[in-house]
Amino acid sequence: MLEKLIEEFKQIFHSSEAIRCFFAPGRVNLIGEHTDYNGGHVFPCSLSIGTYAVVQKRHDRKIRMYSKNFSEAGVIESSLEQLTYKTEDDWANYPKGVMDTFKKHGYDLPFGFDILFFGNIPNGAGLSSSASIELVTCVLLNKILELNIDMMDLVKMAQQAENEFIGVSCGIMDQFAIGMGKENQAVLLNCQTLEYQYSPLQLTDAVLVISNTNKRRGLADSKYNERRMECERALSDLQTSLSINSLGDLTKEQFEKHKSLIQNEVDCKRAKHAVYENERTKEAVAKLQNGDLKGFGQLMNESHCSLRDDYEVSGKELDALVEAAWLQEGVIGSRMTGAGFGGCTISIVQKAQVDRFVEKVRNTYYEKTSLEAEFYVVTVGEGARELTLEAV
Ligand code: NG1
Ligand code: MG
Repeated sequence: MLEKLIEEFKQIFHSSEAIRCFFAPGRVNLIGEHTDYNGGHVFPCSLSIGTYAVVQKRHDRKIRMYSKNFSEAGVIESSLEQLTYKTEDDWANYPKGVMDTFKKHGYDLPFGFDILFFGNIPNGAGLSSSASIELVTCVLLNKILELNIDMMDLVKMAQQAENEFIGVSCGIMDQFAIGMGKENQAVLLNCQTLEYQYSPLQLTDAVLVISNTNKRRGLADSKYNERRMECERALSDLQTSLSINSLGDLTKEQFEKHKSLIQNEVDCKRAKHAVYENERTKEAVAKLQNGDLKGFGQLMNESHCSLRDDYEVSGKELDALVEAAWLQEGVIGSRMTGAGFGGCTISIVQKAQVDRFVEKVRNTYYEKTSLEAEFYVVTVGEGARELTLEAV
């Protein structure tokens, strides 16, 4: 595949300089949803699908970028002097945002680049195609400019680009999982302290299946911000009597004892999810580490119910996919993943049952929603990196 991308690169850009290739994965969160911005834990892993970037230096200060996924847009041109957000530049705002953030951090970008991007993760489905483009850009700048920035700092710069340049106030989970991911491991991240711990995914007889509802996440942005506000209100009510920094500081027992401090009933339900989901995530990882995959799966199912009933970020399509999955033989666990309102679900399924699982869930989902679901059996790959051409 890399060879083909390099050929295409040469056809689009007059190639005169050494060509280098980079990759950043997509990510999926196994459990710990809507906990990152509540100072709780998440448990994501990086995928072996993601975003490729083929790059060469330029002799001027132009940035010329082409995405194979949005070929109708052609080559999008900007310059290092004018890295401004433009609606019409669409996907190209992500790499521009990263370059702008590097400049804000005082890193001099002495020349421009020609870049071809290609992503094999579905866009806008909750697998973080945007953070994947951000991180691939971070790594290519870091390597080509020989800056030697730590991956953890690149992760924070990518998040800053998303927050400030794109204007999405996301937590750190996506960029972290994509930058710091390791093959066949998921990572438990404390989003408050940024302490993390890798945990092997011992899925000998099982596989991870991502199912895309193909329902666009229309409400996701506005509802996402609404949920953040509801949790902040609940937190400040609790802080009138408790000295805590975030909902992630509370145990379930403490929450039950003090929840009457929360003035608004809806805020209370949202906070309950944040507290319970955080505890559930730590519990699930402990089970996984003890070889109890079944117990892990049950907690994935409980996570879905909590997102559906207390956090109210699921929806007819996500529920239909998850409920269909729960009914199948060989299903260890299934839940929505990402912000919700559409996008994807994640299931752990026994290897021997996967084909049947896909067929049955596809049919049941279609009967209920008249939508075609897509399925991806994914493997857990390394985080963002340069690809050596010898490996082609
Ligand atoms: P998705 O929907 O996968 O992009 C969003 C946030 C995460 C996290 C999850 C909910 C963005 C870019 N990412 O993920 O930080 O809060 O929702 O767990 O908004
Ligand atoms: Mg995104």
